[in-house]
Amino acid sequence: MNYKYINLKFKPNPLKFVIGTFYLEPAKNITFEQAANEIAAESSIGTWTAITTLTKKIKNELGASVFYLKPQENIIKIAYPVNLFERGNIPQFLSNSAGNIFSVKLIKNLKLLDVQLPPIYIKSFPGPAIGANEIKKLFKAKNRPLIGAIIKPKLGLTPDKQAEIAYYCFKNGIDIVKDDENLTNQNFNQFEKRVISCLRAQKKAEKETKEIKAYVFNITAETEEMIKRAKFVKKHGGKIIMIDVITAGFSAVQTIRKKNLGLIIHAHRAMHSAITRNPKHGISMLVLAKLLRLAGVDQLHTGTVVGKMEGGKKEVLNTNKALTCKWFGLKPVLPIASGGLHPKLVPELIKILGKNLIINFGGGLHGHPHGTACGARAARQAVDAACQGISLKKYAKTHPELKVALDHF
Ligand code: CAP
Ligand code: MG
Repeated sequence: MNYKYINLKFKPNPLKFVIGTFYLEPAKNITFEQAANEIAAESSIGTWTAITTLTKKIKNELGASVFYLKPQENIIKIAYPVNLFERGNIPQFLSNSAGNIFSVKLIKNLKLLDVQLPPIYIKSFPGPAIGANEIKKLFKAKNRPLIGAIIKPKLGLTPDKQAEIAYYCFKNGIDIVKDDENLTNQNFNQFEKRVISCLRAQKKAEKETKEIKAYVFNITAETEEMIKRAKFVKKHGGKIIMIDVITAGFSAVQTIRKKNLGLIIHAHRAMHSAITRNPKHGISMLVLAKLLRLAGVDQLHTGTVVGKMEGGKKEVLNTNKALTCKWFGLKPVLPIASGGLHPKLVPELIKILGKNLIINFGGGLHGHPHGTACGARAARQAVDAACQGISLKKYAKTHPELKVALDHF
């Protein structure tokens, strides 16, 4: 029997169904309904033709239903019975609701824009072990964003040079200093040597400034190797590990989270734009962010609006809200604004995104004409001024590093 997967009278119970919202453009000579039906079938129990093995019972219990269909808006909503999904398994979630459907010839474009998840499913995941509130408490940063620095150049420094630059950042007002996304364990900068050097710099700066500091080590690799690297960081007294979550994959992120090492997990999203950037095809950043919160990252890059990377205000605000809202007991994730930031952009950034985030500076700090230490001071001064509601121009009159940065960038 050739079952239909469209039921516009259906009102799904949000406690029992996963609801996916899709942008859809059918292929040439295919109706919107045909394409919608195919997507619901392929992403639940069906295939391209009627099959003798698919019983009415299976269809009733596990068939997805298109319950909202608006060709004029190119939007459909599909309700998926929650039992289609293995609890606690993000790869399976994606293989189901964001898998084959992108390949079918009946569609021209398809984008998974949002997912609403029932509590029974959300609660099958651990979420962040530490989360936004504890991170902010750790750094004792009241009423201001945390300030991060990315060591630049992204590749090429020795571990000792990396540590020296990190030390200048820490000493001059930066809370968190991080590896770049493509620095892992190359011959010019081996992971274990970097951990030892940078933690030495971190501890020295903590002692001298009496502030909490943290170096973020990029552990991205094959999963067993990542576990080894995370344990190495833990053993040597580190606080934060970074995973390139899209290139390493959700399974790897879930595995690291489940190790419960007591380390903050910093999620870098390199490569996400291959999936998220096309407005008509792929998966939205909002969906990836929700899945990463389930998986249990503690802080996640979500965009700046004002910086060098693509990502508009509405998108970034929606993503940050999904990371920080109440969510059936899962801890909130701290958003990270990073990419092309420099002191001049800080007031606008805080005006748009608020103070509940980490603001990261790379080129906008090491590009300061007087070097890293002055760049760090300028970044901190810009954040302090913006948080006190003082214009940068006014603040720069008594803060020479900021003055130079404003003249330069
Ligand atoms: C920023 C950065 C980050 C991007 C990632 C870079 O450096 O280190 O990887 O911010 O983008 O290499 O570009 P700059 P997103 O401050 O020098 O730009 O946070 O949007 O995922
Ligand atoms: Mg980077």
